[in-house]
Amino acid sequence: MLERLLGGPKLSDEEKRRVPPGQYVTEKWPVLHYGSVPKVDVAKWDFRVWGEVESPIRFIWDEFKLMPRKKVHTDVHCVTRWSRLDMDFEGVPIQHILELAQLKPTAHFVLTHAEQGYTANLPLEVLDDEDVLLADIADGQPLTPEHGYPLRLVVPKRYFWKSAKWIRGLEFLPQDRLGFWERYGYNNNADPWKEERYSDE
Ligand SMILES: Nc1nc2c(c(=O)[nH]1)N[C@H]1C(S)=C(S)[C@@H](COP(=O)(O)O)O[C@H]1N2
Ligand SMILES: [Mo]
Repeated sequence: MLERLLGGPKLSDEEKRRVPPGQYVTEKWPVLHYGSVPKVDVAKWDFRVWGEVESPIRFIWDEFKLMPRKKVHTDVHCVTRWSRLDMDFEGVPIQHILELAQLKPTAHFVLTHAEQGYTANLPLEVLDDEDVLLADIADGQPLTPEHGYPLRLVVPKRYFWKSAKWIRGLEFLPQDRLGFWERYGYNNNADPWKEERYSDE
């Protein structure tokens, strides 16, 4: 809040153009979620992909670590109005997972499932993008527990609530099913450049 009153860090013109309307830039990485930080033991962890797919998948942590990897440099925008510029995420590109699962033609939406029942929904065309990752590293370090250890989704083109932390699975659906914040009135599309914050906007 203080950063917001003081105007935050000095930005170049190029950086200013990267800040969507109604957002302010913070240099810290705020922690934001509903509920408590889950304690996840990777020895007992698994990840599942099911629903409208030809090949349902289950993989464990060691298998995840053998998958092809990618780095994505991006800005992050939270609906509560903070933005953090120039983050580096690393993990497995979602498009690798989509290839493995072989989606059926009836797969049009995805519901991301996370620990403690948190969910976030997206249309397939938003998920199926080159910059979408199952990320286990942020700014060169493994995710800390509060930022989603061991694994989070990163969807750079949407407000950050779509980037579920502590993820455990993806469910592909023929029709849309609202996620946790979406049921509480957040905008289903959530494009920061259109300021799609709440469902009545
Ligand atoms: N599992 C889970 N993931 C979540 C949330 C949550 O409540 N639970 N909150 C979302 C919201 S609103 C934001 S802004 C980002 C915050 O991520 P950060 O704490 O790493 O900054 O996580 C998103 N992912
Ligand atoms: Mo958020």
